[in-house]
Amino acid sequence: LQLETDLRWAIVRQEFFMQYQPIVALESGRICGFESLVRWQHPRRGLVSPDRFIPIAEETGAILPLGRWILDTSIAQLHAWQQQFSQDAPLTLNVNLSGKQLFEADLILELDRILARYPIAPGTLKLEITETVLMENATSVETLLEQFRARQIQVCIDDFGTGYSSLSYLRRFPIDTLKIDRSFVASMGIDRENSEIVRAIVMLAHNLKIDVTAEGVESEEQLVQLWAVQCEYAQGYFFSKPLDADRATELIGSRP
Ligand code: G
Ligand code: G
Ligand code: MN
Ligand code: NA
Repeated sequence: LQLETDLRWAIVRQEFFMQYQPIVALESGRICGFESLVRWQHPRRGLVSPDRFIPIAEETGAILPLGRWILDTSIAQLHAWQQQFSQDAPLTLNVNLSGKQLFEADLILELDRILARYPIAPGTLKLEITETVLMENATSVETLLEQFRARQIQVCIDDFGTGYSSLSYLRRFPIDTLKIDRSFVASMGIDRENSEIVRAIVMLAHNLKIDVTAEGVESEEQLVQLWAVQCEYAQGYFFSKPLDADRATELIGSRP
């Protein structure tokens, strides 16, 4: 497959870049951080979606160098923002980890190396893992999550509600944040049952001292309901689409 071959070269050719989507703290209404999202500007195909190339990168092993590049670039950006905009509550950054990357032998070494080079405020790096990845590797994942916690790296469960059916892992593992999948958020306000699911997820999380980010927020109606159930954070087109680094930096600079 041509895409596979192209993927191997894409890092060297510097065809990847990161975008950053704002995450808003609902209590203050302020941008408190971003999720970093990888993009591939292919020389002939144009912009290729990560939905297409991440699975191929996982199969071929290209995810390992790509994942390192993503961590390095994202943490360097977080470091730069924290240097440029000093404040009481430093900005946070969420970085997606793929399953393969998680079990690469030297992920922790790699993180330590990057964090030594780009020091950041404690607790401001958040790694996103899907519940499927977590449950398929429950035994080895536990040690890894504890190593994250020892470094004050936070852990988020991405696409929460779409994967595994058992919730016991929420108590077993050190988890900081649930990101409610946008399929639940999308039908809030239209569909009463989905509103109830969101409310139940928030209550469950709060009982376990886990906070909640709603993904894919697109309307004020959704925001009102999320506010009412005391969801902590929200992310989605209602606030902003993912932005290039320069645009994200401008946005931080123009916050009240
Ligand atoms: O940004 P977008 O909605 O196009 O992302 C599509 C999918 O690709 C999402 O599931 C998202 O989690 C995944 N994705 C985006 N950026 C990254 C990344 O940097 N690393 C990994 N592993 N997945 C990513
Ligand atoms: O799986 P993950 O949550 O990492 O995917 C994030 C993806 O969701 C990003 O690629 C981003 O482009 C997309 N996204 C972000 N906000 C919205 C939104 O409000 N609506 C929809 N449909 N997609 C969104
Ligand atoms: Mn994510
Ligand atoms: Na998600």
